[in-house]
Amino acid sequence: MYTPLTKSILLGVGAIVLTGAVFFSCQTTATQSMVGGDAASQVYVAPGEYDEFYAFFSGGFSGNLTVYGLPSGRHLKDVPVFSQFPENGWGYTEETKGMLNTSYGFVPWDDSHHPELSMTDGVPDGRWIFINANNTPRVARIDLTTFETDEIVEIPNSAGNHGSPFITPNSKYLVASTRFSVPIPQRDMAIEDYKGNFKGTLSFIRADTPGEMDVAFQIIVPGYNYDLAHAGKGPSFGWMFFTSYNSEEAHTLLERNASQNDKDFIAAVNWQRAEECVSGGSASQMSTRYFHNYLDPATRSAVSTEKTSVTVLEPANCEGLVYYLPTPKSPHGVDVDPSGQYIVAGGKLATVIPVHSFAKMQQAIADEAFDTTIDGIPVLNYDAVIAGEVQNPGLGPLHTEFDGEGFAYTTAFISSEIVKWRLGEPWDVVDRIQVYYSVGHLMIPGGDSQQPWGKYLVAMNKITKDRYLPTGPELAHAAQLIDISGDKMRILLDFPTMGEPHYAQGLPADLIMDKQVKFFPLEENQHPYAVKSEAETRVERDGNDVHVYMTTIRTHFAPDNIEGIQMGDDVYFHVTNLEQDWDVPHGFAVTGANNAELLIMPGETRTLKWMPQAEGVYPFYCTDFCSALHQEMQGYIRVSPAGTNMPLAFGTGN
Ligand code: RUQ
Ligand code: CUA
Repeated sequence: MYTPLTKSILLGVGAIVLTGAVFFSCQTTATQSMVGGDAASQVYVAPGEYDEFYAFFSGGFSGNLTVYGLPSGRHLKDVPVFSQFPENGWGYTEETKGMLNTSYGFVPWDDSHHPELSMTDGVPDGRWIFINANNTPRVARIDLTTFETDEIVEIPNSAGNHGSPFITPNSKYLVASTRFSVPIPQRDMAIEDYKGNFKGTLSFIRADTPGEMDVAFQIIVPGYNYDLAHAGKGPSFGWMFFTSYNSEEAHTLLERNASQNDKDFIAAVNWQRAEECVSGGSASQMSTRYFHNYLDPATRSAVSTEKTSVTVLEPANCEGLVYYLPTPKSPHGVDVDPSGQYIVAGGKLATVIPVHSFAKMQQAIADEAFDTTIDGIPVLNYDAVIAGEVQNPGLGPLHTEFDGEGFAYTTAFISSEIVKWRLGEPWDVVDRIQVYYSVGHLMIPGGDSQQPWGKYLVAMNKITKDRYLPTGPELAHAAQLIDISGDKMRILLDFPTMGEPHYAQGLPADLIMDKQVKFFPLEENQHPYAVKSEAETRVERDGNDVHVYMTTIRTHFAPDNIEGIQMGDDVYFHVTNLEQDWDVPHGFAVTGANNAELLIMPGETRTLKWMPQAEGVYPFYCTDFCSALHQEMQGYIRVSPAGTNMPLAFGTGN
């Protein structure tokens, strides 16, 4: 077992040593008593039965989205997003490579933090889920009928797309704020000239029409670090709230230099006002470069488009667009309660949880209760906007979600606990529970929406320590499922997660499960290299490019013998899966391929590019165990010397 001392060193926060010792010394007994005898039955999903909720976890630095069932914690799927994924060829196939195009070239990796479900009238609707790419700024949309990424848009004028992709209650916009401020537009300049010269951007991305995701406008803001965001709802509909830290505008040793001010800011943005300013001509066009990648449903192939300008708004040119709410201290999360009245900040260095009132904010704007103005942004008076401060919230509050029953749940990173508190007077803590260890986000299905399904809470922890069997220097990340249906929170289950999940979203399974695409109708396949029957299969030469029009069906490929390939050829295997039934993908792999396999869904066409490296005869085979005769599902391709007079020949059968 680990000791409190290890824990404290790990956190690197000297002042926490004593507190840590107090919290952790009673951990073992606390765990034992907290997990009651009936916990197992609460998370037991009998063989053949389904979970009640889908949970979508970010895959963190895997760049993926991972899907689980709750309450069982069963891992159902990894959906590749900003990654190459050999399991199904994502980012390796000719059809999907283009999804990873950016203005920086082909970028097959990213750091994903925040999945965000689409909403209708403020409630998750199960159509799509979005996720951010932190490192090379992008946002992606994943279709929840196929569990496949089908659109990615790059965010120009951004660096570190952390505060993203939070959605408006009508799914009209996703937002993306830049964690790092940078020169905008980018240029060569001295880092020490940061202050006043580096800028942040708050981007609004149209999200409600597949194929047309695009940056609608960007707001240029002072050079702070913009961290997280959440949309207003109900009475605060039309507003978006962004946290920021580093109002000091430090460019070195931020751990000290960005922790000077007692308060930083939440930027409250009136996006309906932004729309007025854009249509009224107060915005300008800035030239830039960014990519939009869309998986065309007719061909199931990426269409990549480069864009060259973006609409930008300066707060000084659009009165009423942005207000700053002073917020203690270096806030991280910002969360809006289901009623839309309260804006909760997670001041990671603050001793309280500050809660702003939207109604008071409106009044303060009307009264012009401004302390000062920064770059055209009025700073509202703290006392004029604050609704309450939750005392004794645990150390290092980060993120808050809601149960829809008038309570909020906040994670405390340093003290490794979840704190339940009352939304409204007397703003008191009503329960707290230890989690293991160093919790970041938490997730209640629908817990950031207008209608939380407040039965379970998942704590997503940064540090695993002793929770599972060890796996070398890196341990599995830990999530804990907590029952929040009663007055007292109860831990039910520990389950490991992929990457570093940061955040997750969840919703009742019945909103999604009956809408699954079972196969792609063959007659609708418009892929230029598709063939609809074995009679159409063929091999064609075009200079050094050889195109194999291949089909696959249980349990053979057509053609399965190919000759006449020469050294120096690029061979494109275009494989169409003729199956028209659920759950019958076929795989395709060929010796020495330096990309990945293909995993071809029924009715679709996928292409593997293969560059033979030596003369010989090479097998190819199906990778997905598709039937009793799967192991017979194979073929050969013969590679002859360059300039050979071997004609192209191909066939199946005889
Ligand atoms: S943010 S906990 Cu992206 Cu908090 Cu990770
Ligand atoms: Cu097709 Cu195995």
